[in-house]
Amino acid sequence: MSEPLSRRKMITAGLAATVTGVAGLTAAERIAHRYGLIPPDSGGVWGPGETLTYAAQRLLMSHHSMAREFNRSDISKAIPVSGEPPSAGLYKELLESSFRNWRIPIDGMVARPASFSIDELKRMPMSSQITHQACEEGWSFIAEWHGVQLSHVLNLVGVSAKAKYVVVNAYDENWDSLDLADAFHPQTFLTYGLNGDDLSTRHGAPLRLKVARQLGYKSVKFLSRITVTDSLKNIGSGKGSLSPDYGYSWYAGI
Ligand SMILES: Nc1nc2c(c(=O)[nH]1)N[C@H]1C(S)=C(S)[C@@H](COP(=O)(O)O)O[C@H]1N2
Ligand SMILES: [Mo]
Repeated sequence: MSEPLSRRKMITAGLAATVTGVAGLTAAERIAHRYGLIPPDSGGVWGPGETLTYAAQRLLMSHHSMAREFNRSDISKAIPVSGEPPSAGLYKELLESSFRNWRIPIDGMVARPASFSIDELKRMPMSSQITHQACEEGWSFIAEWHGVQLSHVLNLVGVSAKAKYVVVNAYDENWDSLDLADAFHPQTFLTYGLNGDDLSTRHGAPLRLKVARQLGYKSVKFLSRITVTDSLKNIGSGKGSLSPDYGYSWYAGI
């Protein structure tokens, strides 16, 4: 274990030395490139900045650093909602039949593509977390989320050694992706419950992603499909999620 640690120290030192000036960004970017730390939305004017944030987080924090977990007494009284449930006809049909016909396919670079119903997901080992979710618009809340670790499901289907990202699609136009460090992180859940109840429609029924270490927008609601891939270039505008199209970064670490 000493080799990767000392290498991380070295890269971190390199990054720290270059953070100070605009000229330094190029050097930081070069270091990030060399160690595969370039986020998919690094192309635009703000690209070098995004690269630095993502690379710095990845290097300064271990891949398994945990978001803070709270007590039940800390759970917020009011839980805000962002947006409306999908208007797509298909979603409405699924909702009307209480999601009995809903299944989530997991495909792409996996050994055993599969699809799961909510009951099948609920029979997998349940995990819960009481964590803080912050929206980029400034509001936040603490809630208890129940679900299955994404890593559990990924291990069931068998992720290819060449894979790099997990892409999630939703019944609205939203979509996003995680690198494998975040996809396999123990606090990254496929979530079907909130504060002891089934997930309500407005909070993402029947299944949403929960990514504890990133802003709320990474926790995609109304999941329709999960795809494992080695490249994000040909998906949407090629920047890893919908967010960069709206001026927000793909990596939303907090
Ligand atoms: N499919 C989908 N997922 C989504 C969104 C959305 O509009 N569609 N909004 C995101 C944003 S911006 C936030 S802050 C959180 C809010 O989660 P909540 O409505 O459960 O509070 O959901 C995220 N997940
Ligand atoms: Mo948000």
